[in-house]
Amino acid sequence: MTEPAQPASSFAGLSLDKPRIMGIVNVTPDSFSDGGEALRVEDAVTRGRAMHDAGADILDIGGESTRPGADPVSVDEELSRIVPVIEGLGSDGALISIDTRRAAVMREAVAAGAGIINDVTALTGEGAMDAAAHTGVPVMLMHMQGEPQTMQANPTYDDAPTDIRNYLAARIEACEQAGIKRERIAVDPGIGFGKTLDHNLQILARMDEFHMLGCAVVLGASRKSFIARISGEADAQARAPGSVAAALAARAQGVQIFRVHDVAETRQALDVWEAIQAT
Ligand code: PT1
Repeated sequence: MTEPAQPASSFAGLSLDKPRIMGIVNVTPDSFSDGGEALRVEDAVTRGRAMHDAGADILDIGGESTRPGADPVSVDEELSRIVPVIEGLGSDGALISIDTRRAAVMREAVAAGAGIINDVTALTGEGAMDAAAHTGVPVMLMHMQGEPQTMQANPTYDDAPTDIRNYLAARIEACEQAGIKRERIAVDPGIGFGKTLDHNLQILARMDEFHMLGCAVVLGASRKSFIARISGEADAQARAPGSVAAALAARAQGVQIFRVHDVAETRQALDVWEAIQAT
């Protein structure tokens, strides 16, 4: 593996000389009370606009939950959730990522205006690599061990940060073979995806090691259950402080992109952090 000495300096047209925030726009039943499809779409567009206004550089739209224990949805269901939200938010000029593992959803999302593909299965799904390569848009490759329904059962690594880095290196290689250049790839270790609390903490303590892959590095730690394990906070919506702490710890190691629910809080914390570093 060739090992660049410098962290990546741009991704998807965004310069990475400052930290970038990716706001999470879930279009899934569990993220909003059951008011039906149209209300769900309308609510997602409203939340996305608010995140854009609060300083999100990217809006990450997802129609299938991949959190631990979540059930898969059909492609048609996923499409009916995400396409109108992409159209609604794209017309505001926001840069949109589509959080999906399905080739058909990747194609339709990019046709509707998405500018990034974010895949928690790192383009290992049927036809996904080919679909992503053909769209021509940048991709985010995430590491997951196992499948959402069972991944927390007994996750095992020799050394989690090293194993995950090696996996991501192999996926970058596969992308390059398919014609997706390294500058169009971001990598994400996948906090909470087939990891124990110890694994998550080891990854967070060693985020700097992912820069040697020569790609932008993404962290998605926002409101995840590892924060509950540490703090005892059962209410996910009350985990912004722990989420911000994880983001700052990662920023200290040069992580460039933060996938978060609490955009304003994260932006404020990162701005203070950057101001101190610049002094
Ligand atoms: C992530 C991510 C994602 N996370 C990227 N995409 C989710 N690139 C969805 C918990 O432990 O980190 N990076 N798309 C959401 N997944 C989870 C996983 C949510 C674990 C919650 C937990 O609570």
